[in-house]
Amino acid sequence: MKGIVIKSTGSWYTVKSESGQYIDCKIKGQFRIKGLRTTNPVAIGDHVEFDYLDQEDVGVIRKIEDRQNYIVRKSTKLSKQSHIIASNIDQAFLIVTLMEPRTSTGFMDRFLVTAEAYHIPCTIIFNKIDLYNDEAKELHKATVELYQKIGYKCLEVSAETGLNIDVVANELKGKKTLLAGHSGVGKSTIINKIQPDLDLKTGSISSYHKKGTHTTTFAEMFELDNGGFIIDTPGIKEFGLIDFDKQEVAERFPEMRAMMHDCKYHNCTHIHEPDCAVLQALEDGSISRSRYENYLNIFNDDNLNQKHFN
Ligand SMILES: Nc1nc2c(ncn2[C@@H]2O[C@H](COP(=O)(O)OP(=O)(O)OP(=O)(O)O)[C@@H](O)[C@H]2O)c(=O)[nH]1
Ligand SMILES: [Mg+2]
Ligand SMILES: [Zn+2]
Repeated sequence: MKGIVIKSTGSWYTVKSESGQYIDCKIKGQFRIKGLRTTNPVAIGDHVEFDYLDQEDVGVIRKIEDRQNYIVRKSTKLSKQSHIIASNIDQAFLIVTLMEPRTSTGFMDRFLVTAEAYHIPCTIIFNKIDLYNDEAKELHKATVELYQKIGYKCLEVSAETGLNIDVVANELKGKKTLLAGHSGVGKSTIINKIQPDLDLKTGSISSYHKKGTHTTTFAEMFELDNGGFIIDTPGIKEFGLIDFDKQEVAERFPEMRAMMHDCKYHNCTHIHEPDCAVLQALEDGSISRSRYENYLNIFNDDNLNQKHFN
């Protein structure tokens, strides 16, 4: 039997079979992505083959089909292991808020770079537009301009008032979409607005200020009435740039990628080299200061260049 993994709670996986049934499955044997050390062998979004056990509603996963892509996070701060958040994703929605809480461009760029690396198209959704004061409106305008110029689609949403929820729902049709973003930005609230019968747990405004409080505690995939699948994730702080090379980072900034071939040196790091097209663009303002600084931060990340392959 074939199916797709829609939920994982550690040792049990919920698989939706091709005939539309939901089966709780365990795994048998060892599953590994070539060399990548992960804490979860089977991930949400995996296409799997399974057999029924003697009871009709319990199964055993025996094979995972090759993953088209996957997105990982570090499993803990010190660990060299990674945790696969989801696989076989068609697109990602990065949910950000400029108020309550304010998402930093550092977080945004880290996620965008990760999505670029796995060739996952990413739309930026600005939620909680209803809360904006004048300062937030200004910041919003500048942020949208910046990311649109780079080529990212941006949407303005309020899950509170329902603004553009129909547009978001439309974008989800027939696709598998990962929702990412800090805790408290409204990921689960947006999903509920699109499909109220899912009735996902959402946080109170005060609870996410407490450190370590996540309303959503593990990722889960939901099927929408319009044929799409949506993956709700807990607010994730550290997306994995795990199998990443330093040289690769600039390529994952589309505006840098577009001009890198004009640098004098083919292995230019765009930090100190003479005749660097990126530094030139930074000077004349066509590459933004915040994007460049985030490039440096990622470039200097200790986890880069260390390939965690066996
Ligand atoms: N004012 C306003 N509040 C919102 C909006 N969207 C969500 N909220 C509130 O923000 C809080 C957090 O929303 P959640 O949907 O739980 O956030 P989350 O991103 O799922 O958080 P985690 O599950 O912890 O990752 C809740 O109190 C929501 O009611 C919005 O558009 N406007
Ligand atoms: Mg949530
Ligand atoms: Zn350069």
